[in-house]
Amino acid sequence: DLTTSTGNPLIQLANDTTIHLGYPGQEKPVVLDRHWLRDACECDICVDPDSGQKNFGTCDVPAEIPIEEISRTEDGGLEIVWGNDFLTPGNHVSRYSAATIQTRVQRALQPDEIRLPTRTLWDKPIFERDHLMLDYQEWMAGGQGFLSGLHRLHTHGLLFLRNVPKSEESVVSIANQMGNLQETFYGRTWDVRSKPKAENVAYTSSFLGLHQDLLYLRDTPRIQLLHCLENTCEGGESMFSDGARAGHLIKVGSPNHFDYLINKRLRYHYKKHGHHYEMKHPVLSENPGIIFWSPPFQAPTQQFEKTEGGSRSHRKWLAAASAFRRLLEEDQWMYEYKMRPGECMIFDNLRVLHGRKQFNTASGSRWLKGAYVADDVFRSKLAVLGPQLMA
Ligand code: AKG
Repeated sequence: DLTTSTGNPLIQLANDTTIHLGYPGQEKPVVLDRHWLRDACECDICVDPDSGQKNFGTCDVPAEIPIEEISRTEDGGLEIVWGNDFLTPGNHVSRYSAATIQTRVQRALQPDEIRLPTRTLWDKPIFERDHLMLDYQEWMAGGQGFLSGLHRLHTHGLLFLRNVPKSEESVVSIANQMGNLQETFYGRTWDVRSKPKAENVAYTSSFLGLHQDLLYLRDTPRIQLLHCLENTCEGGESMFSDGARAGHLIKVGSPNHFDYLINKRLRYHYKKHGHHYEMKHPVLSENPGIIFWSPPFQAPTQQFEKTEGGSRSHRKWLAAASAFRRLLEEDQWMYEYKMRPGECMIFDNLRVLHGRKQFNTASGSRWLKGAYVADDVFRSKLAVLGPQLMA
């Protein structure tokens, strides 16, 4: 009988390979594999305390391991004395906290969950209310100012810095505050300036509709930074729209559209100047904070089925995509801001779409300096500072 009236589990050595833990109120015991448990030991002998790296491989642990003793700890965890250990001569003692048993064992192989503040899905009035313009020095000092910037980048996916020094290296310093920057084939940093025979439509003076950068890469950059060095031209206003909010409205308001947008994948590519990059993405994903929408970089031919049914499904997708586009582009959703020299925009490229209005090159100069930060780097920073962001 594995039920108990206390909060602690009852232990049963079921056979040579597993142990069973019974919890009050739970019909079935939790079954733990002995090999898994020995492998999961996190004592200082098994996991190097300085680097946090394991001192052995999973396959080094013998399939059969004798247990000399097993007992409950006061907090509901387990202590096991292994006999004839493979790593330490003689016995080896492993302790597993109740939290380890519950989180790592019951939901084995799930990455650690990071608790973060709730996102704010914004439209134009909400962003106008919440617009955050942080001082460069506050961001660079790394204290409360940086935390509030990171918080805003997580909750809204967009913030601005001002008083950024007029140097081509400033954008590097701003990016490095979140971790190392992500170099791409556009370079370590890149210049958004109108030029002839531009390798990217961003490097012209034309209108550039709402889009996300580099969807044709497997590791699409997560954070994009654009430092404004010059902006005296007429026009060139920046435009932003919250893709997570548009996706959410589709999901709750038009489930049919949602199905089409999550199931059909579009091809994005960059095949010029000695490069060949290509990736497919649906418009919406299971992750409500991530969307994919970049019409200027979409590959021209879509592989639709050449049947009546294929045409019908294309029409349904088209209706869904057009509804999504309206939810991005209509005036009530889109935030517009004309960057001033010394300001830097920082945004979540997987969530917030950006674009700019046409500008008149005869009327002045316009120069933005850009850099990216990878998804892994940003998520690592959020994970480390998560508890402070929740405070
Ligand atoms: C980009 O570099 O991805 C842009 O969209 C440029 C935006 C701008 O010129 O304001």
